[in-house]
Amino acid sequence: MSKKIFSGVQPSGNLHLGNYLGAIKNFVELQNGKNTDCIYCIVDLHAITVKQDPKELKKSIRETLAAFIASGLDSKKSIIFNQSAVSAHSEGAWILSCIARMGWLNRMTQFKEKAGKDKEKASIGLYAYPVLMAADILLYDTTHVPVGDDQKQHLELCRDIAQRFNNDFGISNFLKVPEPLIQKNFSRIMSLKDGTKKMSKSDPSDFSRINLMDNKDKIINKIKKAKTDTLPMPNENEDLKNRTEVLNLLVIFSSLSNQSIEKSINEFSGKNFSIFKEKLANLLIEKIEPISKEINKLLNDQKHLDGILHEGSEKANEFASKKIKEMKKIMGF
Ligand code: AQP
Repeated sequence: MSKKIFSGVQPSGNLHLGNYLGAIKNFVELQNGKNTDCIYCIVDLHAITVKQDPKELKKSIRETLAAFIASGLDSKKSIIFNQSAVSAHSEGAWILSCIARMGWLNRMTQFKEKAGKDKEKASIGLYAYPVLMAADILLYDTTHVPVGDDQKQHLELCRDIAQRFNNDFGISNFLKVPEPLIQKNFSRIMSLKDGTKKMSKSDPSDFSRINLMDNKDKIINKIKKAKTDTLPMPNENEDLKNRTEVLNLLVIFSSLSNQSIEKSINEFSGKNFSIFKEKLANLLIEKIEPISKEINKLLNDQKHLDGILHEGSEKANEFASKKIKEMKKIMGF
């Protein structure tokens, strides 16, 4: 059976190594797999759940697209578009928000984390975010959604919404209930300054992350300054207990070199941290610098980038608008 994949990335700032290793690298592998149709969406409607500067948002949309293409996504093989260009996403979100229950949304931990202490001041959009995500997925009859552990709960909610819609209107399997696609060897990449926090676009410190647009000097500098500890490099997994920053650097090294963490531990066991950091910086330069150069090249041709989005949104719209029409018919509109 062929798979239909949907996934999205928010254009909410600089894409970083976490986005690359946790999502985009996998998108490329899925795109190049057999019997798989992939839809990759720049989820700009999700980005506005927190305040965005309009000029910056426009720039981020193009940068996200450029990062996709520079990393190996191909608009001839995958549908690549931005969410706001296909109005069915907003329409679907409203319809599904009348299906989803407050009790379901109240359980979402990401809202609690993102809204922080001041929930009253969070936008309604931030609260309803998982419903928009459900619309994104369900509009395309998606069969599989690549998810990290942070999105598992939202995908469960999407499945509940699909089942409830089908039950309420007595049409089994109209909204396809998607399955999670758990990435092999998935690891959350953590901040370079604090191994307990994930690497994130919204971290105020640029030294907490490697951006896909960082040049060689920046990468070297950031790895030099990355937090470690006074103990020697580990000899075995056991030695990594309570050493989240060291573990994170080893995870990055292992993911980039497609090798197990055990192999990386063996490679550097008993060596000086400076030797490991130098190797890590070189590996990052080898993998990230070509992407960074390609992003910059692509950004010089905005017309080309806008053309890709336009073409992608037309293809997405063809599918999504048909689904929304059927949905409305079922509901009596
Ligand atoms: N640190 C990470 N490690 C592994 N995967 C990560 N992803 C994000 N950070 C890491 C994965 O990247 C995809 C796109 O994420 P997103 O941009 O839609 O939103 P996010 O997860 O909220 O990413 P950020 O960088 O943390 O953004 P802000 O700071 O704006 O909230 C997802 O598949 C995500 O799992």
